[in-house]
Amino acid sequence: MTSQAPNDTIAAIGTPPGEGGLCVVRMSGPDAFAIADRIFDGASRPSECGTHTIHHGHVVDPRSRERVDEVLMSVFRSPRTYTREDLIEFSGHGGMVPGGMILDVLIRSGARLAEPGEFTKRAFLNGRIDLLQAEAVGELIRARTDACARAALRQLSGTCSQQIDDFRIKLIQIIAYIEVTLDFTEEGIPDMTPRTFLDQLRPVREALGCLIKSSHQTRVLRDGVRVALLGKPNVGKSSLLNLLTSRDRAIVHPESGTTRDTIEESIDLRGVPVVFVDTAGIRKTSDRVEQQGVIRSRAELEQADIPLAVFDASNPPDDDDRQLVKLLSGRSAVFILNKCDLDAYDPNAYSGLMAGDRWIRTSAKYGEGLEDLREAILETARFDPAGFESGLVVNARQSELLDQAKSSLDRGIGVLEEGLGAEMAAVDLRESVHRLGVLVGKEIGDAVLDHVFSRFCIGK
Ligand SMILES: Nc1nc2c(ncn2[C@@H]2O[C@H](COP(=O)(O)OP(=O)(O)OP(=O)(O)O)[C@@H](O)[C@H]2O)c(=O)[nH]1
Ligand SMILES: [Mg+2]
Repeated sequence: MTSQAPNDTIAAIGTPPGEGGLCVVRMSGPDAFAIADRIFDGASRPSECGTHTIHHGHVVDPRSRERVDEVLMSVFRSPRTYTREDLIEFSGHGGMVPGGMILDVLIRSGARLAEPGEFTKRAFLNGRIDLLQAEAVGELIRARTDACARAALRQLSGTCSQQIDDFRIKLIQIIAYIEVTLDFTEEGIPDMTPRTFLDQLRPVREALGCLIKSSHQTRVLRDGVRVALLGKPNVGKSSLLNLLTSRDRAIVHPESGTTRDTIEESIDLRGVPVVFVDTAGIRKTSDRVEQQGVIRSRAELEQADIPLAVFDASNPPDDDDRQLVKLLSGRSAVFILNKCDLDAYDPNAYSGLMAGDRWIRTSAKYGEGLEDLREAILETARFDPAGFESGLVVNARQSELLDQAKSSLDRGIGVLEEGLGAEMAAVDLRESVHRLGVLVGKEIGDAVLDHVFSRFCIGK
């Protein structure tokens, strides 16, 4: 750790901008009470207020004593605060102006405007939370579904950090044993052989593997999935979009080529944020505007996590359908046979188009087959709702570190299995401990910290 605990006082508006009932301006640092004494006019003097108390009064301009806003002042004394420093919050009137005026008074009285995430960064630097917990605060703010928020809250509680720390401690103990065995081969030391080390390391590897696997689930939860509806014109893409999102979002019309541009709509699909994208029908066309639509549809196919390929069951497959199947080769797509309600529907007409793939049969007209379709989307996203209960809400940084920690551990175990000596294995185990340490913020530099907290909003 290279960062020093901060010694100045920061302030920021903690609520989103715009009209609202309240606006909260917070201030944290060693001068919080001295500054508050200068600008708060009420029955109590801030520096004489007890911790965790609320006081009515006015924020005033320190020079003119003119009232800036009527507020409730919440007083939190170090160390039992969000940042572990003295922390004061002013709840004023919501709106575009009052919060900004309170903040201006605080800055003019000696506070500094906080950087994004700086309050949480201080909570980390002052040892109240570790880096995994700090990042969970950001995840909680950004969560797009209830399930994602719950996962972030679990991470914030420190359970995941504890689990990572248990791995580290276990590995450090094993490294210590290896070193002791090397230094003192005689009496007094329990008989530790490579076999004993392996017996202890394998369960750690298994548990770390499980954590990585379940973290994949939370990654889906966090980032969501982009699902594109693709197919030739008139097969019912827009009708399916409207049904899946329960909104009358896209125009549905018997005429081919109705949708010209891509249309996006987000939903919460059993806790997973899903963005559905309706596209223009992909076909060969001489119409210039439609050609542009087709180009966009193809681009969308590249971007989508899951392409939904829609076909019209009431007509036999044609060249456009075959072309789409070709475009999707190598992708994990969901294949939909729509308009299954129509008399002309022949269940076998499409079986030859693709061997082996499962068709989801739907009728957008009657809302049939939707449950199967939702199931297929979650399955293709490899999302198992039961799996995320124990996972970390991993971002790219954390995911990479977990993988590196696991690879080093794998290498260490490999060395012992090949009988190459515990001394060599210890090098890999130390590397694994280091990666896990960086993950929870125990061994980390300023540049990484700045990167982590710059993704926060100001005031948090
Ligand atoms: N009978 C029946 N008609 C459907 C079904 N799905 C869609 N339709 C009809 O098929 C026509 C085309 O539907 P859209 O949803 O606009 O099709 P699209 O694939 O978005 O068409 P483009 O935007 O032109 O590419 C409309 O008249 C729909 O009412 C279905 O399952 N059964
Ligand atoms: Mg359409």
